[in-house]
Amino acid sequence: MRDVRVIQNFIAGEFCGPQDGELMDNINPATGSVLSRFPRSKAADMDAAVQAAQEAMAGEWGQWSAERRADLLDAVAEKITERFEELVEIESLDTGKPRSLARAVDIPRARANFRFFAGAIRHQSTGCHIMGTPQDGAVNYTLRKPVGVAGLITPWNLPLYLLSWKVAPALAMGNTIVAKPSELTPMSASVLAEILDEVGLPSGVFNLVHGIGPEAGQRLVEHEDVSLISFTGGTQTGKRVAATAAPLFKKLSLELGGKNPTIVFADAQLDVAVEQSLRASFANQGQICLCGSRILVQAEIYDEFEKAFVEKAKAMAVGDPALDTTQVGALISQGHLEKVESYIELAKQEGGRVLAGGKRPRLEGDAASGAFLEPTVIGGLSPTCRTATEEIFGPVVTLHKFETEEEAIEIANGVRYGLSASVWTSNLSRAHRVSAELDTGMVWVNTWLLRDLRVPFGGMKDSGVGREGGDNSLEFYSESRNICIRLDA
Ligand code: TXE
Repeated sequence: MRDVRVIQNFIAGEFCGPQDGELMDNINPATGSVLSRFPRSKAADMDAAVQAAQEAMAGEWGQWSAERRADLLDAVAEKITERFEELVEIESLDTGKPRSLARAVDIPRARANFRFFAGAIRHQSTGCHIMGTPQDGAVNYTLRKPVGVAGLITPWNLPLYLLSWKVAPALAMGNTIVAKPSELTPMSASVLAEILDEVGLPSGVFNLVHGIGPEAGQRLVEHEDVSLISFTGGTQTGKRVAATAAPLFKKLSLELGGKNPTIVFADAQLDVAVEQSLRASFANQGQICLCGSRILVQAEIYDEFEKAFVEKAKAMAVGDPALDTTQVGALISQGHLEKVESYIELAKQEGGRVLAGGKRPRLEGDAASGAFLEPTVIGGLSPTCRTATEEIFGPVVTLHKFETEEEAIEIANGVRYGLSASVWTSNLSRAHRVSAELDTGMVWVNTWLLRDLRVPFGGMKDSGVGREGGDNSLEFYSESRNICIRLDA
């Protein structure tokens, strides 16, 4: 076997192996070969990281001003710029996503998260409430304190992007961190640990522990000295995390799955709606919690939409993530590919017609053993069947016809998920009306995945609990305390 890189944990300012020495293989999903090896950490490693984070909380870090923390976050952003191409390559190798996507989205947005939260704490204001009169009254003001040790658990679809979405606000508010990245994509988190070390973060403020969910992840959630858990991942895992964390009264944010509707009305600008719903369907191989995996199209334009959409889906370039021309890369693993394929089989049993894709593409060279799937479009299904209501999390979308606005809303809301939706219409009143009726945390109108970092981000129903983003993150990663002072005292 050729030499592969060995990744380490980062605990108390030191890069180190797991205490029992056990390593696991990290597979490149686009080739099936071993990309690196990483620690299969156990409870003892996690306990050491939590202890380091607790000690750091009591050390000099606790004395850092918000301005100093903001400068540090800006320095992290600078380092991401310096190591930009290296991070692009690592993220693409680790996930199978097109390198062009990592270059356009993952790494720039990870950097933007550090810059944004640097600005956010420089400019944050907290509440102040005056009661009564200066002679007979009181002033209440809100003081935000760090929560303590933050446990951050992240998935494999947008590894650095989602980790930075948690690390930046957690540091901004003065917490210490133990991060547990996905065992499928450990690499960019290790680069982030190097960067945080280089910019002078005190030892123990950021700790990184690799390993699998039921071992390292579970220990982090159940550790009584971890005061906060921010988890992004699957809904079933989220349930477990909630069941473990709730009796310990931890602050908890859960960003879980989605089965997001794309609703196209007959008055939409058709070419733009087709183009953007294609992006919403297949970006990152459909492995973004915000992907629009159910496309509801009004009857008058259904045939025209289907024809254009299917043609474009068939024309997408699938293959080697390193090529600039590639639009659809590999799925995260062979196991995940098989799960996604099982839904295509289920769709056929449920009466669906595969209008595009449905198969593994024939690829040459290393990519021949990769976890690739053609962009798949399925028509003819009931909107209430399993394929149309369960999260598939791959390059598979279902098309459905609707007649009226009421019917579209009913179908859209008829799933257990409630993360996001996109609505395509040129009727402004309808845009407002429908957006208000949708049971989702986020609605995009005539756009998709247009992110403003100040807005609340999170889901309803089985898509999660809590909101992050902008002031919501500053609030979540801190304890808001009220101080009440009598004015005439
Ligand atoms: O995610 P898991 P999986 C959805 C998607 C996918 C499904 C399962 O539908 O098919 O979830 O994916 C850690 N205690 N999403 O199994 O298990 C784990 O190590 C603590 C949507 O890969 O949820 C990893 O770091 N942690 C999603 C993280 O949880 C545990 C993105 C997420 O892995 C744990 C990914 C435990 N008991 C998948 N068990 C999104 N919302 O974007 C696992 N983990």
